[in-house]
Amino acid sequence: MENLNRRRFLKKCLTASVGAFWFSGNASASRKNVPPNIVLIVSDDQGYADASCYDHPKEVSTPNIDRLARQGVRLTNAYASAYVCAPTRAGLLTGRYQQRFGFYTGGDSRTGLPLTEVTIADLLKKQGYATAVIGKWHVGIKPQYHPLKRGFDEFYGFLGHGAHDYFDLRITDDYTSIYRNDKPINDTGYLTRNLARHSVSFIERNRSRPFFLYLPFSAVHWPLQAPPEDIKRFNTGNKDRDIYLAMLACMDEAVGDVLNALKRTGADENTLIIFFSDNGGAKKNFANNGVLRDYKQTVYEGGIRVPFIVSWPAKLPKAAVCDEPVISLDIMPTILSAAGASLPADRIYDGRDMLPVLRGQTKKPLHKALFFCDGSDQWAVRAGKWKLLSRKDSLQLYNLDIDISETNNLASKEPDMLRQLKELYNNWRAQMGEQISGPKKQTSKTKNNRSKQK
Ligand SMILES: [Ca+2]
Repeated sequence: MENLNRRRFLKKCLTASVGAFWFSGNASASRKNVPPNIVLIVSDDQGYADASCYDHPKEVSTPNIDRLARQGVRLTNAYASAYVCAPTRAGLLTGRYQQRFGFYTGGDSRTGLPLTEVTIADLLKKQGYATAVIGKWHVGIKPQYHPLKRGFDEFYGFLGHGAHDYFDLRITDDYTSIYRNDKPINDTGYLTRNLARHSVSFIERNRSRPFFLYLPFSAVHWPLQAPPEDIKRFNTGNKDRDIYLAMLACMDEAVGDVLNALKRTGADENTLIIFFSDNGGAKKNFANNGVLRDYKQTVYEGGIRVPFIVSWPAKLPKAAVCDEPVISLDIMPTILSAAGASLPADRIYDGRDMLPVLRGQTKKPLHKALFFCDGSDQWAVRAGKWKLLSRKDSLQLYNLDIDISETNNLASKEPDMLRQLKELYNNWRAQMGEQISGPKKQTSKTKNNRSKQK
């Protein structure tokens, strides 16, 4: 695991490796100003230790995700903007704290991403990009919220909820049917492999123009299902963990299929690929978060710190590691910057362009602080090495530089820091919107309902 004891929080990308691998401008002149293709891959509920380019248990092997790390920058302090699926996706697609427009929980996906919001795909489409989402949508069911109404030219996948059977791909209802564009279809196969096949097809069909492929896998989200021949490859002594690992292996192979398609079509050098998990590993699915405390559905590090890799061979260092804290909200401004497009000026953007940080070119932190909130009494703020979190009205303060596992609560020893962070959080919270599905009281019944909606 990254040795936080030896790091300074504000330390930027490892400059030695940046220097050694920094692209020296030898791409062909003809490609120099060609907008990059964009591939945004989201895994679902993947553990922080369930990628072998991170510190991992011996049974984990993800050669294709590792390949991505070798050709790009691997981030060690990267966060999803929520500890469950749907809110992270709402923030991802808009570059704004999803709480600004009232999207706090998985249940808010039943309403959908407000139509007043502008998506990455809306903006890239205006730039002339071919756009596709292939996988799990989860930000609106009604026709006006469909991917084809939110900037995407193509859609293969399902609209919601958070989970989907991996083998039963027959038409059922609006939430679970597999769609091809705006029509439900009866399909067959293993869902993860279908997503790979459709992604490869999209890449091959668009080799002559810039494209944006958004590939949100449902893997490795529950239900635990994988082809029997893949499950047989694992023998950890825990049958459920073996299934999870088989699901992970299938997803990793799908990532490999995408990388191979890019290489085959000559697009590999000038494609910006971003890979991350939409929240921390899920306990229910036997994910492994390594030294991080707890799992999905909490604001401990195990719920929000995730594997996160950015690759752009033509423009970014290779085999580099970056310790700068970033959040999934940064993805949209980064993509827009790479594509040479501007963010709309009529609203506040919370995400920041990560490219200078990934190149090791900045001195200041990308963010003064990062915030997490599900609309209830569970929230967190990270500023520098400090993290303040609230759970069930208990305030806990941790120094992540020396306590990545959040074991030593310093709330009573550092009252000034606690007060400063709480004030920072309160100021941020006051700027956020009303929950779109209505405010919720934190009762045990509500909690149970919420967990069913993920
Ligand atoms: Ca998830």
